[in-house]
Amino acid sequence: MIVLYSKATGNGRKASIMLEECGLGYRVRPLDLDAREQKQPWFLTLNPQGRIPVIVDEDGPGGKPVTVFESGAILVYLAEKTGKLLPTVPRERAETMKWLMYATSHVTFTGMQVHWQVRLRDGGKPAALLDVWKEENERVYGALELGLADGRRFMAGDSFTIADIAAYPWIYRWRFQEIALGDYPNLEAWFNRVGQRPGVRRGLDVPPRGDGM
Ligand SMILES: N[C@@H](CCC(=O)N[C@@H](CS)C(=O)NCC(=O)O)C(=O)O
Repeated sequence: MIVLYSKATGNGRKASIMLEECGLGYRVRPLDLDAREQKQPWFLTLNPQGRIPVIVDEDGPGGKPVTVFESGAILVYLAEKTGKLLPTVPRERAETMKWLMYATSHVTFTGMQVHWQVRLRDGGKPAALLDVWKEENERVYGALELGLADGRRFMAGDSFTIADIAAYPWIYRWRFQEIALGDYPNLEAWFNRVGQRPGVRRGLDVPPRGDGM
């Protein structure tokens, strides 16, 4: 059994969507981030940086438990465990890794900065870097748009991969990020395509959060 420590956030959803897409059995331990449960000593033994998501695979390599943190590492671990969503053909694998790294770095980090700047502004606090990060986010959306411009159906080609799972939960928040998704038609088509997948829809709401975010 795999235990998922998470909340349905931009990073937590990468892990839950992957678990759903791979059809793996798992149990969820929700973390209350507002109560800073992720900074408690018991959780720091799982992830010393005190962030979700984390998985503990009780049936890890050699039949022994293994703990994995960092959403990108979780995606690769589960792909290798199941043989799903990470191509083995070198050219396709390189394409997948390229967009996976882009999604786990630029897409994620820029989306997080915009997210927090918007929350600060809406909470009446100074958000001096909002414009800077919004401009950077437009560059990220522009790069994804160009990457999809050759007609490919998914980030890394014609197959759905972990690169799509890494990007989707952040693009899912395009309204909150104050992005006009219609300005990026290839990305919008990709977003709708990925969002129709049953595994993606299930994984978005793990653990259920009920506030529409
Ligand atoms: N690089 C990490 C980022 C994880 C992360 O920032 N998670 C956020 C939720 S989206 C979190 O745990 N925030 C609570 C905190 O930082 O205390 C990953 O990809 O897993």
